[in-house]
Amino acid sequence: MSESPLSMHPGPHTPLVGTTLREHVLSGMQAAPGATGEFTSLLNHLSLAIRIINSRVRQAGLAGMLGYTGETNVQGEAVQKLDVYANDVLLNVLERSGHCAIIASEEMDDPVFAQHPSKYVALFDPLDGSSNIDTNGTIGTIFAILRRRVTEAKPALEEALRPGYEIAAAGYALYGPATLFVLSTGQGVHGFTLDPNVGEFFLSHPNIRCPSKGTTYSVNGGNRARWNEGTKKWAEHLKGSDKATGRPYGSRYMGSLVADAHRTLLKGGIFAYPADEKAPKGKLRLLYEANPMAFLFEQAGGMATDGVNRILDLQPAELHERTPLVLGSVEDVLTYKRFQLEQQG
Ligand code: FDP
Repeated sequence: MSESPLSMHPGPHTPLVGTTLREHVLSGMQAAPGATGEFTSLLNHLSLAIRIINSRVRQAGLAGMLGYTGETNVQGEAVQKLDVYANDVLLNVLERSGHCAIIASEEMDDPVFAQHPSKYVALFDPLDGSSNIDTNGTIGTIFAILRRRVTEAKPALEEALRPGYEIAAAGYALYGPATLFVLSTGQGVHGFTLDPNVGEFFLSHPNIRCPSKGTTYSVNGGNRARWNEGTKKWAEHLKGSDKATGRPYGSRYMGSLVADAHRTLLKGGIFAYPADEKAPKGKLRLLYEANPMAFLFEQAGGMATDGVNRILDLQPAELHERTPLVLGSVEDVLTYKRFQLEQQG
């Protein structure tokens, strides 16, 4: 590519134009042998869907988009208007892309199968943290992309039920004070911030690394009475005082996985949604929440388990399966595991 006159002669008034998400994805793909451009195109479609959802989230209070629809989803949870909107946008944009043979969402009972051969499986939680919508809290979209083994085969449900270590790309959008797109295609984790005036995501957080240890923990302490002994002792341990290990830890909990995970990814520490007596398999969904987050944390040098086992090794048995989720700095996730193993004896 020939250099533009501007980049050849940078002067004091030359605008600094950063790397766009599109350029970043394209440069990664150009290095991949046999790349056809379909993956790049799929990620660009995802970015479009996220910008459309973001635009509606920003106007929700004015556009009559707050509140519930009166329906419940496959998980038995009350559905919000923005949940439905975000799901429809993603479904529509991904179907139009022509790259997804299977599209599965936390908000849909069954996956959507394409009629034409295509290479990818898309899994998403269209609007995570939706209980924060009405109070203007940070919410997001989480996704994972898998490559199909045989593009020509008729798409089948089993192709979505694959362990997280097979993920080709995962990421999330964060609709907070700024809109962020955090992405990994297996070459580290990179964050992009939306310039709302230009309508583009620009690289703002290159090569995110999760610190090996943090000083905060993030858990819904209101569930304490229902936790197992290991989790109770772990939480008490973090509240105990010990200068050498940085205790007591500070507590941070938004109740929005994208927001809690994003803070943990950047600052370190630990996020946990353990199993409890009410939710013996945990609350969060393996395919739409735990797997994409686990992929990102591992790519950033962090760790993600179900308390003991690596999340990315879990073999899903069903689409809407739940799992306990513990993620963050390696040292902190291992401390949690030690308390679980101790209680198991
Ligand atoms: P929400 O119910 O608001 O959609 O997956 C759902 C989720 O939020 C996560 O984003 C969040 O981490 C968790 O549930 C919060 O659950 P609690 O309200 O039980 O703490």
